[in-house]
Amino acid sequence: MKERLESLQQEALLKVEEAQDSKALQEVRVAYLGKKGPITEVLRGMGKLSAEERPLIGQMANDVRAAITEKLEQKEQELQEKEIEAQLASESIDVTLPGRPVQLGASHPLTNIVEQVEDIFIGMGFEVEEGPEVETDYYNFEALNLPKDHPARDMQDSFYFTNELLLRTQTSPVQARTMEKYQGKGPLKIICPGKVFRRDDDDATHSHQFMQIEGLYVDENVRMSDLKGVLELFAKKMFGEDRNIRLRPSFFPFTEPSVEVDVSCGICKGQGCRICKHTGWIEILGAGMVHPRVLEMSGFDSKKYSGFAFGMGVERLAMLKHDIDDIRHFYTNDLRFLQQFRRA
Ligand code: 2U9
Repeated sequence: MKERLESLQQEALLKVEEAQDSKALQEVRVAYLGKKGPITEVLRGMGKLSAEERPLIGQMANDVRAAITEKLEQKEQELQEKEIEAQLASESIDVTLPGRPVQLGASHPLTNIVEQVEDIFIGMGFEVEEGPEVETDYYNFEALNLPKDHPARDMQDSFYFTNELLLRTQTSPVQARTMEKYQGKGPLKIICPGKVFRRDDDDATHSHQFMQIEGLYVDENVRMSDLKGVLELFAKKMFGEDRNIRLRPSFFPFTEPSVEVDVSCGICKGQGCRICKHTGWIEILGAGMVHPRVLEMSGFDSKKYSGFAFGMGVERLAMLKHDIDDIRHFYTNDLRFLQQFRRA
């Protein structure tokens, strides 16, 4: 019995030593220390031993079990350390490898135009003002001298929430609000970019939502010639130094006199082509001298102060600048379209 236990111990310790991984180690544990293993078998057969032999063999079997258990634990720790080392080696990071290229987005073409226009007017001393997209009837229409029977006030043409609240149809209410804030004291020189909303059926040239940039300059002695000079400088900076502008008479309720402003065609240089419909000119904005009633309503003395105002559609500017034929391209988020306007 004694020899059997000694050889079992030797054999088990050797098997433990030879085990290559945790699975093999577990197999050795079950084979030697398990319920059906040889040590348990020896302990079960103790009843057949003499009274002198029993404690000796019992002690020895327990010693053998303890020796194998200790060796198993030692080997298990050793294998675990090796496994961690192997994992660390396989996961090591080579910091000298080149990085993966990051897909960069680009700002929207309309954002680019707004920023460009803002920069030009900031360069002429204008400040940028913003206001709410949900407006009151007063600021959107009343303060701008739009009479009660004006077609823009019709339910068919504007998005109303209530009789008094609607989505603004122009950015002009921002100018009216800013004039009120100045409490009748000029000078005031602002541009107001933002979204506006009109009940239009969408097609290649119309959208129920679009962007405008409007401008307002109020001071003593502001004249039509100031308006012309500012807009000429704007057109040259925006479209090219070789471009000219012309003013044609028009009508807006908030300006008197009112004009429509054309820029000379950049394709045919004024000779006439498909782009300018053979006129040599392309309409880019509307403008005029602020109506005295509009000045008075927002707290400015129209005998002391005068002003000019202008307004332009951002999509129209972008379409002219990039020769885009459908306004809907700006809103449908087709990356093939948008990626063409990536800035260097
Ligand atoms: C105040 C006083 C006057 C803003 C102006 C225009 C002329 C104009 C249109 C161009 C194309 C809008 O996007 S569009 O449909 N705008 O023609 N806007 S003068 O005049 C103002 C604004 C506010 C207090």
